[in-house]
Amino acid sequence: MKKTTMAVCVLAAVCVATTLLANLDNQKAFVAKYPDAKASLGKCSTCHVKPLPKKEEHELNPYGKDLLAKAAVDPKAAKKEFKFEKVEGLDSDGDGVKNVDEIKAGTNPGDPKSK
Ligand SMILES: [Ca+2]
Repeated sequence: MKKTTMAVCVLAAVCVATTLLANLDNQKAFVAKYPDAKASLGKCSTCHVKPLPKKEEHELNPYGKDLLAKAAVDPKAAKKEFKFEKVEGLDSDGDGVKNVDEIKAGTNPGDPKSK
């Protein structure tokens, strides 16, 4: 492998890992807040459309969008921290069940097909 190809591969891996680690921090914070939801909701698809999103396809689902818009401590900070309780009373995905009730039930607050 050429040195430039190797450098590009290493850089790409670091970028993916950095994005993944940021999301893992968010997952850890979510699970710390809702320990009973760990098995069903401690994963990427709780806030993202794709189950394991890459940087260019990290589109947020309705719950993730509400978190970013209404619960981020500082929406402009590189590392996001969320006050999850700020969106507990909302029904982000519009399926008739409040986010907090979905989280308690282990269903996805960002997916209307899950309630
Ligand atoms: Ca739902």
